[in-house]
This record gives sequence, C-alpha cells and structure tokens, in this order.
Amino acid sequence: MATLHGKTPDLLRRWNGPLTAELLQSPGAFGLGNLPVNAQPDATSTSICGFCSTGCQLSLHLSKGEAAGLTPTPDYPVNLGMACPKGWEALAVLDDPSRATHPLLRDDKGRARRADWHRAATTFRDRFRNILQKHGRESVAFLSTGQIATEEMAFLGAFAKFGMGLLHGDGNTRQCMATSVVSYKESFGFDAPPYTYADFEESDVIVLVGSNLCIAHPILWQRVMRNKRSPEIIVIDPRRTETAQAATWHVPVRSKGDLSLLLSLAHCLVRDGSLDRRFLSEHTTGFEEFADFVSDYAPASCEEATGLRAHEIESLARRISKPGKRVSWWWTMGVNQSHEGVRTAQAIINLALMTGNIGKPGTGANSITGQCNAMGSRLFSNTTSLLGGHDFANADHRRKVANLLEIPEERIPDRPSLAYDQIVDGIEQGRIRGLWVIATNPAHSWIHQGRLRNILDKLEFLVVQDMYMDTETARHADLLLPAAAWGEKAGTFINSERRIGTIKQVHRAPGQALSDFRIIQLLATTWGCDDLFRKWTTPEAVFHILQRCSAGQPCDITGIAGYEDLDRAGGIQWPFPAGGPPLQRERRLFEDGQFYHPDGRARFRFDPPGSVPEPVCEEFPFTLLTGRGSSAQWHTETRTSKSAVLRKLHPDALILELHPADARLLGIHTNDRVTVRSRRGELTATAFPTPTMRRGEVFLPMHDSSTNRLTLQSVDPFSRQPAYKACAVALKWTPS
Ligand SMILES: Nc1nc2c(c(=O)[nH]1)N[C@H]1C(S)=C(S)[C@@H](COP(=O)(O)OP(=O)(O)OC[C@H]3O[C@@H](n4cnc5c(=O)[nH]c(N)nc54)[C@H](O)[C@@H]3O)O[C@H]1N2
Ligand SMILES: Nc1nc2c(c(=O)[nH]1)N[C@H]1C(S)=C(S)[C@@H](COP(=O)(O)OP(=O)(O)OC[C@H]3O[C@@H](n4cnc5c(=O)[nH]c(N)nc54)[C@H](O)[C@@H]3O)O[C@H]1N2
Ligand code: SF4
Ligand SMILES: [Mo]
Repeated sequence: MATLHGKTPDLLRRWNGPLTAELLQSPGAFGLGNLPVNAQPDATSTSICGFCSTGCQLSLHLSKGEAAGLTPTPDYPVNLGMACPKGWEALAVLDDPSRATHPLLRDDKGRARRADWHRAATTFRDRFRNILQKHGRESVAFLSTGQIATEEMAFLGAFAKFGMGLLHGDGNTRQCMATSVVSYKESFGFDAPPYTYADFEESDVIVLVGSNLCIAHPILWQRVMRNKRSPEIIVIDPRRTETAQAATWHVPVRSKGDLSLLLSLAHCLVRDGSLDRRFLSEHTTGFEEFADFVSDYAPASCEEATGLRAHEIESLARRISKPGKRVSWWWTMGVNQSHEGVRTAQAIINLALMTGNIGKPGTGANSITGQCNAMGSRLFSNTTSLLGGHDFANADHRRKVANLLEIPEERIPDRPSLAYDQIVDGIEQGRIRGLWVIATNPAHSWIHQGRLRNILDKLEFLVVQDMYMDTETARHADLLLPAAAWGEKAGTFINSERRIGTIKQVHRAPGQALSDFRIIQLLATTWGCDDLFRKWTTPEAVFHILQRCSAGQPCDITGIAGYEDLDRAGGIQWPFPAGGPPLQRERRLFEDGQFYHPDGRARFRFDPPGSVPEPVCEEFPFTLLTGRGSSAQWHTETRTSKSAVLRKLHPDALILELHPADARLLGIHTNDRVTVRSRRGELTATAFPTPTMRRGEVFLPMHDSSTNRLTLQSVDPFSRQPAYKACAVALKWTPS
C-alpha cells in the first residue's frame, strides 16, 4: 500500500472490498484501481515473465511508480540474469491502439458499441441467465487459459462453477498439456512434473523428444549450455530443428513414429538386461507385463514405423542405458499433440522407471510446460480438476473443498467438465448456446479452425475477455470485456519446475480496462453470488485460500507465508507444506522413490501404436507438421506482433519448409508461392526447401492465422488433446 497518490484510505478500503458496478461509476475509480499501488516511485519491482513457462524473473525499473524499463534478474534461480527477446520486449506490447479500453457490446445491427461496466456486467448476467433458465446448466460454458494469474483463474473457475452454476469449462491447456496431465496421473498418481531446472545442468545424457528448446524455451537451452559434464544431447524430432543442430545427436524419427521407437528402446533394455531391477521391484508395478509386451518390438520390426534403421535404434538404446550415467528425458508438443500422446509420454516415463532415472540429480521423465501459468491452470483453474488437484467426482474431495471455502457442498458439481473438443461439438449441436472466452484466442489456435469460426457465430451469446479488441475471436464477440494485461496486475504464476513466483502491477491499464480478477469480482457481485466470495477480496487473499485447498495434497503449499515470502525466496517450488523440511532453492520429486498412488508405486501403462488419423494418400501425399516458428513469436501473435523489435526477428511471410528433393519434383524453388491444401481448407505460403526436413513432410509455423485452416480435428482418446502435428496435405506451385 505504499503510494496511494493522494486517494483517501476510505476509497481504498472500498476498492479492496467487493467490487460493484456502482463503485466503478464513482469518480476516480479507474484512476485508483489502475495505479501501481504496490510500487514505490523510482524503485525496482519484479515480475515473472508473462510469456512462456520457463518463468524467468524480470526486474522492472520504475519511474514515478510505472515501469520505464526492465532487465532480467541476475540472481533469480531460473534465468540467472538472462531473458529471451519476448521477455526483453514485455513492456513494449502493452501500449498499442488495439488495446481494449472499454467494454464493447454488439447492438441489434451487429455494430460493436462502447458500454460502461455497469451495462456490461448486467448484460452478462441477463443474457447468460436467460440461456441457463431456458436450456439448463449445460447450455453455457467457459474457456479459460494458462496465461492469467493463478488467483484469477481460480476465481474464474469458482465463480463460473459455484456461482453461475455452470458444469462445463475447459482451457487452452487442453491444447497443450492435457496429455502430460493424464500420463502423470496414471503413471505417478498425481499430475506432478518431477524435475528442477538444475537437472539440465546435472545430466550426462539429455534426451529431448519433440521439443525445440532453442526456440520455445530459449533460457532452458541456456541452462543446458551451463552443464559442465559434457553431456550427450539427443534430439528426437522429425525436423533437424535449431535445437537438433546444436545437439550432439539428432534422431530424425518419422512423424508419429515415437511410440514405436520408445517401445523398441524398451525392448532392447529388457533384452540386454539394462535394467534397475531394485528400483523396479521396490517402486513400480506392472513391469513384468510391460516386459512381455515389448518383446514384439525388436528394432528390425520398427524400421518402417520409425523411419530409422535398426542399428540407429540399437545405438540410441545403448546411449540411454549406460551404467552409472544420469539420463534425463524431456518432452513437449512433439509428444503431447498426437493421436497417441498419452501412451507416448508414458513410454518415456516407462524408460525412466526401467533405468531408475528418476528422483536423482540429472534424471527424470520431464514434461516441459508451455504457457507462463500452465501449471497454475492444471492445479487451480477448477476446470478438469477441482481446486488444488482434487477430483469433482469424489464426494470426500467435494466436502473438503466446500468446507474450506465455506460454501454449500451442493454448489460443487459432481462431475468434471466436458473437454474443449466436446464443448465445440456441443456448440455445433446447439446444446451449448452461451460461451465465455478468457485470455485465449480459439478462432486462430483451435484445430480445424474454419469449423470453429462457423460455430462461434451459432452461439446466442459470446463473451470475450481479452487485452486487445481485435483478436480473431474478439471479432465474433457479442460482448467484449477489456482486460488489464501482465504488468498491470498482481498475482502468481507456477512455472515448469513447479516454482511459484509473483507478478506485480507496474503499468497503468488503458482506459477502463480492469484486471481479470476485478472483472470476475464485478461479475460475481452483479450475478448476486458475491456472498460466496466474501473472502476473495484481493489476489493475495485468494492465494491464501488456495493454499488451504492444497493442504494434504501432493501440491501442498501451506508453508508459504505470502507474496513477500515468495519474492524473498526466489520463488518456491511445490510442495512446500507447513511444518515440512526447510526450503531449498532447487527441489525434485520422488527422491525417496515414493509415488502418489496409494501403494506408493509408479505404474507401467502401455498400448500398441495405432494408425495416424489421416494417412497420406495420392491426392494428399505430404504430412503437415506445425509448431513454433521463432523465439520472437508468441502463439496467435496478438502480443508479439505489437513490438517493432520482435517483428524484425522473424520473416514477414508465412514460410513452408519442405525437403529439397520434394521441391524439385514439384518444380518449387526458394521463395516461390505454394498453395497448401488439406481436406478442410487451403492457404498460400512462401517455399523454403531445406534438408532439415524429412522427405514427405512439410512444416508451417502456428503463428499465422491460416495454418489451422488445414489441421484435422482429432484427439488423443485419453487426454482429448488435439493432434496438431500431423494431417495430410497437397502442395502446388502457384504463380505470384
Ligand atoms: N517463441 C515461442 N516460445 C513458446 C511458445 C510460442 O508460441 N513461441 N509457446 C509456448 C507453448 S504454450 C508451448 S506448449 C511450447 C511448445 O514448445 P515445443 O513443443 O518445443 O514447440 P513446437 O514447435 O510446437 O513442437 C516441438 C517440435 O515437435 C516436433 N514434432 C512434430 N511432430 C513430431 C513427432 O511426431 N515426433 C516428434 N518427436 N517430434 C515432432 C516439431 O518438428 C517441433 O520441432 O512452447 C512455449 N514457448
Ligand atoms: N497448428 C497448431 N496450433 C496450435 C499449436 C500448434 O503447435 N500448432 N499449439 C497449441 C498450443 S500448445 C497452445 S498453448 C495454444 C495457444 O493458443 P491461444 O491461447 O489461443 O493463443 P494466445 O495467442 O496465447 O492467446 C492468448 C489470448 O489472451 C490474450 N491475453 C493475454 N494476456 C491476457 C490477460 O492477462 N487477460 C486476458 N483476459 N487476456 C489476455 C491475448 O491477447 C490473446 O488473445 O495454441 C495451440 N494451437
Ligand atoms: S524464456 Fe520464456 S519466460 Fe524467459 S524471457 Fe523468454 S518468454 Fe519470458
Ligand atoms: Mo502450449
């Protein structure tokens, strides 16, 4: 509460209490709410970066209470003074004419008109309530995100499910992390990435599967570079990516050949007896069945599926099982975004278990998250799991959380939400008629986007809550709620290694934009359920509520005193229970070999590989891979396109990468225009023939809004995560 800028304490007290539409109309309300009240003029503040899940800390240099510049924090245990271009440009993207500054409400003629918050909140209430009354609680859904503060996503999920009474809400983490969540839950008994970043530095063999670290997590690559053990760095990726080129060995697996490859590696380990027998017998169940199952996967029989020679598979098997060597496995979207993502991720976990490479320095079966707060959304968004990693379907869990929150138990739904793709189907079939989208841009990022865009227009009422007013999704909105962005609000994020860190308000939100926290508070008050959220007054108050919800769970964080404690400690990794061991800066899980299943043992989970949902054929002879294009581009580019510096760091054109031999056959040269067509749509791109591609495979970055016109909606059956990285396309040279 340092600088109140002359406002009366009384107004501040009111501001910290429940937010009402009336209060928002009081003079000066926005001035006060959007001033950086926790920032001392001419001082330095800190925030965790709001782009990727690495979770670098940035030091924000303040002038008159607002950030005038930033530098990466030298002694933060994650980034050690480093940042990638997006982090350096984090402030630059905040000031832009396309920021949403006022609520916008579509009138009868389809024109978006400015509205005040009172009108916006009452319209939200009346329109959604109307739909719910007519069509029942399953007729309205929300789509949340991994890119707002934990306290905001918890408030959102709690208001939507306990206050509005909705049953269905999912988030963009489904596009990204659902596979890891399900694989960890099944294998370990809880969604628990086991590692700490120091493991990158302490490993002898680092295996990256479907992970382009140099582009997607550049500061984690810097951590790899600090490894003094001369590690072998193996990249398993169909493309010879920037990371593969910098590695010691690239394994150019055929796209979606991973499961066969990983099972074949397991076959070799069983055959050669390269196993940690003691670990297997003391800490796992199901190994014997698995050993039996992999007997069919001799390298010679996996050549076709993997696109690799048997001797390459044998060589890889030897490298990952050298006695006494610390092997760490890391995976990202090349694994998760697949029709068989869960079993592929579990095939990695199985290899780590077989070789005892878990719970020790430099080891682990490690899923790297993507968005700045993907881990926060996995534990606290109240979408697929109940607050704190609890289970909606478990009556004891519902009772526990209801007691902690002091709300009636029957407010908590007794089943989990439909998944994202099922919500989309529900809209298409007319069962879902109202949708609230927060901090995600599905009209660009969702798979088979043409279908999605048509479906959005079928909705009776679409509310979009975003920091910009012109995103592909915002353009379809009936009501746009203007959100303050990273830098304009407080809260916490949880990074890939489970480290919780704070974000702070150091910039004034434009116009009448409010933090997501304040928007939800206003909507809850207007809805008339603010009684349920009496104690949810500030982000830090909510943090304490969530700590209580975590008590006794694997993610117990009851030992954290508060935000200041997090800042003092350099972030704190979960778990950190009250009364537990003293804090250490770097901590990994499973050091005692105890997993979270009731018997304390990890499970072997496996299935045979299936066929890809859309195989290539004569008409569509190429497999399209998609992914990150450069370290300067973030997803749908609503933010990164606003920085002149970042725009200079990648090509303007949409680049299609393809193998030179394929290009030659089609008469395509560098910089030629090429039409790329799938069964669902087409686009035009600029050709870049490059030997980094495999024959028969082509690559497009996901940052262009046309890429997902081509992709095929298909999902992993266990996680319902979309398979963005393989569909069949045709190429045609096109005159420019
Ligand atoms: N600059 C930047 N950084 C980001 C993001 C961003 O948009 N821009 N997004 C963040 C988010 S949310 C995420 S989830 C992460 C994603 O981080 P990554 O997963 O590392 O990024 P991608 O490029 O999507 O996919 C990684 C690799 O998977 C490979 N791949 C495709 N198919 C297969 C396959 O069948 N097998 C294997 N083994 N590999 C395959 C692709 O060739 C690609 O190189 O990045 C985060 N960081
Ligand atoms: N083809 C293909 N498609 C993909 C992928 C792929 O590899 N290939 N990857 C998938 C993955 S892993 C992911 S994570 C998704 C990402 O997909 P999206 O989540 O749709 O992408 P973003 O551009 O990050 O969208 C975030 C939105 O939130 C807004 N925003 C930013 N900060 C705030 C805030 O504080 N409050 C509010 N209210 N709004 C805010 C931004 O302006 C933006 O509109 O894309 C997926 N789509
Ligand atoms: S690596 Fe990720 S967290 Fe670090 S500065 Fe870059 S975008 Fe931000
Ligand atoms: Mo992601």
